[in-house]
Amino acid sequence: MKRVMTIQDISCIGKCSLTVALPILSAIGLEAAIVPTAVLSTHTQFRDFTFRDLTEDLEPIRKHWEKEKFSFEAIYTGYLGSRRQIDIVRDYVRTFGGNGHALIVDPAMADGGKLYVGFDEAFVEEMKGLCGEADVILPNISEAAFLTGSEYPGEEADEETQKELLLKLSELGSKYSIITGVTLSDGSFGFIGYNRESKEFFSYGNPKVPYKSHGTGDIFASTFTGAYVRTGDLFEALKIAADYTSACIRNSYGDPDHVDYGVNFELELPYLIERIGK
Ligand code: PXL
Repeated sequence: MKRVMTIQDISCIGKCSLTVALPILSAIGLEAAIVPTAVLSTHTQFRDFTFRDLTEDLEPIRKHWEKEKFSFEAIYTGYLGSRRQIDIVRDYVRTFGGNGHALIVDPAMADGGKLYVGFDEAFVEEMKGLCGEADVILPNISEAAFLTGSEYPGEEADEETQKELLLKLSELGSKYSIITGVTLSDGSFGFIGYNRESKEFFSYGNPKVPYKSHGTGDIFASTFTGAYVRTGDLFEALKIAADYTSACIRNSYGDPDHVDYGVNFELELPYLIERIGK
């Protein structure tokens, strides 16, 4: 079985980061090796959340895995709690990356034009460095604006603006830059991307529903990572991620009992398993 490493926090309640990455990668049929960077009582959209920083554990975990000679088909990073953690993640990439092993970076740090609680410009600068080492980066439109020093164009930014952001993002150095959660010119909801080598843009969307929640970027990134490792086909993996994320959003939208801090990704896992196949 192929093994994937994912580095991000555990938000005990929140349907985001490791609590979605782990079940999604497992459902896709991959061994999920997790590096928990912090334990929070909830994600940071709640008030008064607790935060146990696990930075001191990261170096010993890396050294042990190195000694055991573990290898990983891909490294996927999500929410990271500090500049120092980004630095340590780069050590993981130096130890376990390269040789065709993909580095996928979701620079989870902003939404709605605002940085999440606890992040500042210095953190954004450090994240730019990590993005530069990646094969694929998966920012949302807010993160794309922060990473490129652009004004936040709003969630409904038009295609021309999305493409300008992609060109600037690609200057950070990653092979593929993908902006997730965008409204496309035909009114659909999905992603738009740019291949720095072929200089081609590409996009894909699903019918839009008037519903927005937290954690959908993490669902997209986890599904993309797993599907990319399983299929080896970047565009197909992005489509699977967009379709599954859209199914999760629609499931919550149609459920009068949905929680407001995350989407019903659990109820659509059978669809994902069916779609990926054995
Ligand atoms: O879904 C992104 C995310 C991950 N981890 C933590 C968060 C958030 C978004 O708010 O707070 C701790």
